[in-house]
Amino acid sequence: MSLARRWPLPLALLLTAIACKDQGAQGPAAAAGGGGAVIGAALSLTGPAASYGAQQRAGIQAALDEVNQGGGMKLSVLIEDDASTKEQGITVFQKFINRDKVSAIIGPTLSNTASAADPLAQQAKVPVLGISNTAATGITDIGNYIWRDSLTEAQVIPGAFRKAQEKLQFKTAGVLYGNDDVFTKAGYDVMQKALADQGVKVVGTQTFAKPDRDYNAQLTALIAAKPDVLVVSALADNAASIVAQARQRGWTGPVLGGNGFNSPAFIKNAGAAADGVMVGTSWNSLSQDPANQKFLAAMKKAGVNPDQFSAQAYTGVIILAEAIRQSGGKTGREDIEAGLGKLKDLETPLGKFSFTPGRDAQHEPSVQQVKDGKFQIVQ
Ligand code: 1QQ
Repeated sequence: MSLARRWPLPLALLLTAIACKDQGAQGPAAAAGGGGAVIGAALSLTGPAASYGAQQRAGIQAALDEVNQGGGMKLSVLIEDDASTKEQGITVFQKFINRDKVSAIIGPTLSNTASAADPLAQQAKVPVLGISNTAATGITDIGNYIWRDSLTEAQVIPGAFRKAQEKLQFKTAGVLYGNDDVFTKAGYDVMQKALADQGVKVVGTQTFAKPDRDYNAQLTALIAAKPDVLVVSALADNAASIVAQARQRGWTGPVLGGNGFNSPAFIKNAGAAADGVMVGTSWNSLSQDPANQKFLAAMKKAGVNPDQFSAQAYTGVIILAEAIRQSGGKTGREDIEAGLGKLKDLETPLGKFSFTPGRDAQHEPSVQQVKDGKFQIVQ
C-alpha cells in the first residue's frame, strides 16, 4: 500500500522528502542553503506508475551531479511523490509553487496527473517540463508555461506500427485499452487512427481499468475474433499481466504496445511472455552519440539499468540547465521560461533536441522489440 493511502497527506509528503534525501536527491534544507536554482520534481514513486518514477529519479540525480560538477551553475532538485494520482499531484504542485517557490517544475510522471496539476503552474506562471507525458492533446496545450521533452504517442506510434506491419504483414487487429487514464485513452485514439490509416481492420475492441488484475474475459473475446495482432494501450503493471494472461490463453501472435510498455519492469513482470512485443520509443539505447554515451556511463556508475524514462528525466535536467544558460545564468521563473524558448538543437541522450512551436519535443523516435528478456532496437 502506498504511503499516501496509509497516512494523511502532509505526513506522506514529509516521509517522501526524507526518503528521497536518503537516496541522494537534495532535500529542502540542502536546496535552500546552497543558492542557485531550485527545481521541483513531481514523480510517481508509489502507485501504478512507480516503476517509471524510480527510473526518473535516477536520471535526474545523474544529470544533476553532472551539471553541478561542471561548475558555473548550481541546481537543486526537490523530489516529491505524486503517488500516481491527480490529487497528490495537485498537492505537490501547490507545495512547489507556494511554499518552496521553485523556479520550474519537472514532471509529473503521468499525463493523467499532468492534466490536473499543470493548470496550477500555468496560472502561477511557473514553467513545467514534462519528462514522460505522451498524451497527444491536453498537456502542452494547457498553456505557454507547459513544455515537455517526451514525444507524444501521435509522434511515435504511426511510425512504429508501420515498421511492425512491414515486418509482420498483419491485416487485422484486436485492441485492448485502459479507459480510466488520460494516457491510455489518448494512446488508444492514436492507435485506432494509425491502424485505420494502414488499412488494418479492427476485429474487436475491449477495455479495462487500472485496478483490474484479471483480463481473461476481454482476452477471450479478442482471441475468438482471430486477429493477426494484439494492440494494447496500458501502463507497465497492467501491460505485464495482460501479455502474460494472453499467452496463458494461447495467444502466440504478435503484441504491439504503447509508451506504457517502455519499462524494464514490464519485461520483468511479464517474464517470457514479453518476448516479441514491439513498441515505439523515444530513446535509442544503441546511439553512439557522445551525449548518450555520457548518459550510459553515468547510469552505470550509479548502478542503474537505464531505460527511456531515465533518459528523458536526465535530458529534462540538461534542458533546464541549458535554459538557464540561455538566460545568461538567471534562474527566475520568467528567465527559465524565456530560456526554454531559445533552446535549439541541444545534444542529449534522446538525440539532437529542439521544441516544436507548441512546446512539444522534436527529435527522432525509434522502435524496440523484446528479445531474450531485453529491449532490442529494431533496425
Ligand atoms: C503518460 C505516459 C506513461 C506511460 C508513462 C509515464 O506516457 O502518462 O503520458
